[in-house]
Amino acid sequence: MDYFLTEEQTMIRDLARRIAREKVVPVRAEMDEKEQFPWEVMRVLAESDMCGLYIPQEYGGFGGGVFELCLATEELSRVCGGVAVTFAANGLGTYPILLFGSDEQKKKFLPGIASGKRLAAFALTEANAGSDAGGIQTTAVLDGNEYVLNGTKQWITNGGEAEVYTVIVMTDKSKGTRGATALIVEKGTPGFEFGKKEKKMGIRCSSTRELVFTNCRVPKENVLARPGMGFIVAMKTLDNTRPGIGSQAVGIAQGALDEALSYARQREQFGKPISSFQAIQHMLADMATQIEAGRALVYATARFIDSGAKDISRASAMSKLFTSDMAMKVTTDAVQVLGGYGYMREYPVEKMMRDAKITQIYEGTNQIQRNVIALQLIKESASA
Ligand code: COS
Repeated sequence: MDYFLTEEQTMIRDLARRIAREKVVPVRAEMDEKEQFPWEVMRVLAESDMCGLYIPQEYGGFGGGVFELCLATEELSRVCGGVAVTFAANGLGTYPILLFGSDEQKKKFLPGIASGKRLAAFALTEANAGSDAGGIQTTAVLDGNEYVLNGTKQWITNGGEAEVYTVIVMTDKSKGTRGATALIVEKGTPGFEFGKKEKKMGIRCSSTRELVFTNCRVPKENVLARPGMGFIVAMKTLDNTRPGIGSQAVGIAQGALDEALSYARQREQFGKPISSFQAIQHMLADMATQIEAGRALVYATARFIDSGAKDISRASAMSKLFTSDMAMKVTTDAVQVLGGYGYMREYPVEKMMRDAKITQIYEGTNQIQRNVIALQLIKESASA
């Protein structure tokens, strides 16, 4: 399908596709096996000016938006979900600064991220605050010109490797979600340490780690928006980045279809390639149709967000919900097309199935996405 990409967008997609094929495919299985962070690939992406796609030119970026981020993420996901999430989580860590940073904060933090010299990360989740994002317990108490942070963030993508973290903390517990604050915390700040590194089912080359704050002092200039706005910073950030999860899901599913098609054409049973059997053909047709529907939804949502639209929560949640459920189904079917071979590590589809699972979970479970969509629908219908 032609999505009428501009010349620049076509170049971004093609460049990401080339990097994916030439630099990621040869190392993805080994990085997955060894749980090795993809620094080499990130360096190539940085040298190719891919880290600043969604950052305005005045801060050293390309000047694109969510759509450009999605295009590149999709191509990386097509070959490796772990590399793709490392790249996309850099965007998740950057969006709070893009959306809510002052000009001074943007000048300080964005050029380093745009050039790929520094990675970013976003820290909201805690052991007892996952779906219930308002239940965070990490505290920050103002002492003179500094906030003093205490608490532990859990499952932070790019944790340990990133230099710049947007951390959501409680500055006034009595106010509930209105007592949360977003703070930029830099790696190396005394009292900021990295804890447990998680061992995961999929996206194994990416880093998922605890952030531990013990009397960590952060200058109050690092508050994004203003104190008490942290929950809104988090929600609006996720509204902007959930289509990125959608593009991960579309890419992973497309990669699985690529593998299933190529296998089905070559594999012979009963004296014929299995692609000549209707049972296989119908599976491939369903996979391709679902992927195209998902891609169309992600692209439309990304363009809608980049147009400056205000009410983006519902479309954003839909783009993540539909595509991640689709990717789980498509990757499972790809394993089925490959049969016993699909279950073996020699072929990439088993990794794709493992990688797809997380897209139904992170940046809000699909049950939370359904809540967001339903509440919005009911609200709109009541005011119609
Ligand atoms: N944009 C702007 N404001 C928003 C918003 C959004 N997308 N979502 C919520 N808000 C506002 C609400 O309007 C409300 O404002 P008021 O205080 O003025 O009434 C406030 O934020 C609290 O909202 P709500 O009452 O809906 O909060 P809940 O505690 O019920 O939580 C959900 C809402 C479940 C949607 C939220 O906790 C969530 O998104 N959870 C998933 C978190 C997640 O994605 N985690 C993954 C880890 S991050 S990688």
